[in-house]
Amino acid sequence: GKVRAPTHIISTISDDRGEEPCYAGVPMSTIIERGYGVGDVISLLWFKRSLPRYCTQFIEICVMLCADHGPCVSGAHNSIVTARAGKDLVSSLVSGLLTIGPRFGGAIDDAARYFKDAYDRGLMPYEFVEGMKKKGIRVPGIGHRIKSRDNRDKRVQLLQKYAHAHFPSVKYMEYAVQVETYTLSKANNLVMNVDGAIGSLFLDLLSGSGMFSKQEIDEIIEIGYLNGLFVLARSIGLIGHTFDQKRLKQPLYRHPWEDVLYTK
Ligand code: Q5B
Repeated sequence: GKVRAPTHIISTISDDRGEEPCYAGVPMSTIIERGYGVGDVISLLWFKRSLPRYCTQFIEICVMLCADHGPCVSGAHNSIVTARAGKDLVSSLVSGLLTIGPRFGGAIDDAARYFKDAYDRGLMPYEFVEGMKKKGIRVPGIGHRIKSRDNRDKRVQLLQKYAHAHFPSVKYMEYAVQVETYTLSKANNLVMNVDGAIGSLFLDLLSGSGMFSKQEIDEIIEIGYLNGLFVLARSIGLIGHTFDQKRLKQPLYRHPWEDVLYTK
């Protein structure tokens, strides 16, 4: 019989060999005919399955709410400086994306990891927070530069409201709220941030939707899918900032001397 030469690549999410491309086995025409949105496409290409509407809508809300947060945040700042240095769209975009990490936007996976571990082990919120302090690790998903107890992050409130209305269970988010109550007793700006809200609520989506086995949830958290939501969403804003600078024909950026402390 025929002997198949070993392949160099294995792919399981999409196939363009037929009459039309398929995402996780779903043809493009079906995606369009059924009125699927970007949340459905993310479900197919990232999670390899169609998720219920309330889940895909949640994904879309995450993307919309994280698309931009003004010109002053790390990512936008980098993209603006790069665009003003005359670089192209892709260079400006990636220079902004490269700032996404444990302090800025890229704390979603760690928030999910730590909240899940603490909740599943039955740790009291204060035990969890104090344990993190002893290890010298900041609680991912907690703290913000400009948001505080009296100036809450509207995005967090919108995500929580949606989940309360549509998710079968919000146990991880409620745990994160208890953690926030404890951290707020220490400092005013130690609020749950957008990364913490998405991280904890995605745990609720994964565990409450009945669409994922325990093993699959552990793998998603271990691999770290969730920062992808911020990366994808913020790309929209970073591209916008790049176009904005080019439209405004902004000159090369040079930081003012007055704003640097020159010291020996
Ligand atoms: N302290 C976010 O810090 C920030 C603590 C903490 C325990 C914590 C910080 C942090 C965890 C990572 C995280 C996502 C760096 C943030 C985002 C997207 C964004 C951005 C935007 C957008 C802010 C002062 C004192 C120190 C610290 C203690 C701070 N955080 N302790 N657990 N989590 N969070 N990142 O204000 O005793 O004085 O040494 O790392 O979740 O990125 O809009 O800007 O959409 O673009 O710079 O929303 O919280 O405060 O570093 O001066 O710390 O608080 O140990 O204590 P700050 P610091 P001490 S959302």
